Amino acid sequence: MLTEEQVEKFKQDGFLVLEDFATPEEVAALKQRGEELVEAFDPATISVFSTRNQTAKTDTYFLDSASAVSFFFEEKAFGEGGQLEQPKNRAINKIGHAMHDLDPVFRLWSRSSKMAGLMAALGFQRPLPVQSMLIFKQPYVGGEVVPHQDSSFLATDPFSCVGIWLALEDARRDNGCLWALPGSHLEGVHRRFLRAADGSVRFDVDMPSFEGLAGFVPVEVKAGSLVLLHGGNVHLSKENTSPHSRHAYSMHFVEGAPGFSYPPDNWLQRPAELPFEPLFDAAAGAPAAAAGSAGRPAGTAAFAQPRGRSSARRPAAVAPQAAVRVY
Ligand SMILES: O=C(O)CCC(=O)C(=O)O
Repeated sequence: MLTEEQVEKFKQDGFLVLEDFATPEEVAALKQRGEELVEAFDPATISVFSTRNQTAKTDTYFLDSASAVSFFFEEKAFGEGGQLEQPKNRAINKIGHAMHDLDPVFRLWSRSSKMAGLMAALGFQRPLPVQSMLIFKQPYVGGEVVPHQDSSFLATDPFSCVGIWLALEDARRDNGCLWALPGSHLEGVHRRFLRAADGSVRFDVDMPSFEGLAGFVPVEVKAGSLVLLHGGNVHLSKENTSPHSRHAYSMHFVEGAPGFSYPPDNWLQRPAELPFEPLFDAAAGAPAAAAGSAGRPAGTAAFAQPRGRSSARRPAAVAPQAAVRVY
């Protein structure tokens, strides 16, 4: 599934492009399902999703989306008076965050032997898909995603998050491709997005500023390409300034094997009736696609992450800030 060179490159850069990971048929099936979901959606409950509006209230809609198929709108889709100014299918920013469990088409793809093989190749012993998002970068209205590390939002102790970003359409600079900072995962996780017992959320500290985005490289890919993102990699995407959409399906995995814990202060929590469901469990006998990874010590896995300046164990601290998820 991955060559030794690819694993080494991933360990070195903190991201890796796998061209043609999905077939045109697989891409078409996911896109079509996304369109069906939008078509069937009644925007009675509107939750604007923004990466900039740090004062927006995080509502229960957002928190509940951890175990639902929920819809989030672009800020730019609304006029001054708060009225929706774009047609529904142009105004949605993303659908999330449990598509991989609850939607039959996305579930099939997310739990395919291809995906299991990839997780095994990265060294996962018990990969838990904890989050999924169908991300729409709509023509002209598709907003930016500010620099972030996925482990800030989905921490384990020790950190183990890996992002799986599948291009459903060609992604170029003009329509808002990903930009990644090579080697940034080696600096540790800069901050965490914490959920308090009352359901409020905030960042513990500010993100370092990445003035001028020096060193970031555009990750321009064709539809069907998959971008692997180490949880400590700093990445972003810019606004879509083009007439072309840039849609993607993104998933986030963490290690669920003994020795890794998922803390209660992560924003994303599942109720008892919908627990995280591993793709496979090497200890219980890995599927054929995962053969080869079983028994590999977790510390040598490609997703292994330095403790860095932050840790999932570090006590929560300082300045209440954000109210919405920012990636
Ligand atoms: O698709 C995008 O524009 C950003 C996605 C992202 O940052 C992620 O999936 O972690």
